[in-house]
Amino acid sequence: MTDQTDRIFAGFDPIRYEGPDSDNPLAYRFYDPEREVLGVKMKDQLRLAVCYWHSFAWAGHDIFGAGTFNRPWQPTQPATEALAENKLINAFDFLERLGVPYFCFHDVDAMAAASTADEHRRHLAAIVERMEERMAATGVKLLWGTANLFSHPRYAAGAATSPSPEVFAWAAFQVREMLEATHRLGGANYVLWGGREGYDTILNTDLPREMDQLGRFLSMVVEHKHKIGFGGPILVEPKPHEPAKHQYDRDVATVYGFLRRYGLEKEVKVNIEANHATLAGNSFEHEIATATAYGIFGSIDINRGDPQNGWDTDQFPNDIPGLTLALLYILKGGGIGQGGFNFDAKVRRQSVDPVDLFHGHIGGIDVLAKALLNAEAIIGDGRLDRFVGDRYAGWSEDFGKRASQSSLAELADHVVESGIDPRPQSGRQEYLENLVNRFAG
Ligand code: XUL
Ligand code: CO
Repeated sequence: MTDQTDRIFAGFDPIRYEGPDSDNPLAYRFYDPEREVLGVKMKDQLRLAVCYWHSFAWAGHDIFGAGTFNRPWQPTQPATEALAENKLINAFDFLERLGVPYFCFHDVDAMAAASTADEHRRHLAAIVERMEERMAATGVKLLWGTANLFSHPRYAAGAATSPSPEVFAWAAFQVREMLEATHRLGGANYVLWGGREGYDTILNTDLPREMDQLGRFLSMVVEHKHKIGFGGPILVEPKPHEPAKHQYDRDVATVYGFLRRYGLEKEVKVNIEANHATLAGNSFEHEIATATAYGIFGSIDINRGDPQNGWDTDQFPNDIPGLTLALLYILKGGGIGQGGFNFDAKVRRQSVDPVDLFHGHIGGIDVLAKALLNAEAIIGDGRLDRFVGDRYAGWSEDFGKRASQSSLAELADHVVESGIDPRPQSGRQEYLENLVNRFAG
């Protein structure tokens, strides 16, 4: 059992909204859960979630050094059931005090270590039962569950895309267990991130076969979701590389093409991560707008990269103007829906104290809340929308309507016969940037 001395967050008071003038670093200045934004409470516009893996399962190690955090549940040996329990108690202590409605986890983040499939099943079931109790006691809900198909050495050459059908089968086993656990816990979504679903060198890779395996695997997951009656969407999380050199789910547009090819575009949506978007050479808002345009917007993993580093640093977001655009295109696309903003973010390795986890999340939450308010103000102002509407107005006029119905030859003849001679129109980029900056601070 976990005794009180092992409860590292128990001494913290709940984090409350104190308003923009508050000087208290352990209070929200902008996140006011009950405040209405465009007619919806802020807590429902954002549906905030804490991730188990960075906040509770990661010990602060990096490729050059060991863990620095020294939490009571972090063993030097594989995690026992008692340590998994300690981690669970502490995680829910943190979630309760932070006041966020959701969390997310991978199977192996929460459960005791297992060396056989049977043990995996028993250890997962045991922690899920305890989790259910903590969820009922605290009111914290599950935004999504996922299976870790990338850390174990068996997945070094891929999970669904492994050259070995036995590894493919193991991936199916882990996903079945975790999809059913997510269903049991009332999870709103189920996520698949394909870190090893790609390759390191084409020299040893049968690329079309691997893509077919991944298509088949996703179809199996969708089929099982319907079989057990899980109502939430299946979400694929795009990322261009890291750990694989190439990943088949490199960005939103690539995932959409993949889903179309395997007939899954009505069944599967995307979980867009900010730092993955930038690693793919896209802006975060581009990925959001593309997903909305294709009708596959699902949820968000919120974090940021570092402009000087080419990898996934998973830092807490701190760029209010940048996130204002992201929130603007989410709101314009119809809002967060059944998704949420999951902090797939970690404190830095030197931030070893329990209080640092609060600072990271409080800052990220306030940045999101402020960005949401800014986006609301831009929508309320209306000038940006009007400008874009006016820019395309020609398509609603007579010629525009005819142009979109004509053949290539008809349009070509029209140009010759009418002598039309369109001139460049200003896109007013600088004006629009200045306009947005009035609201984006
Ligand atoms: C890895 C990543 C994962 C997924 C869940 O870059 O983002 O943590 O979010 O597997
Ligand atoms: Co992520």
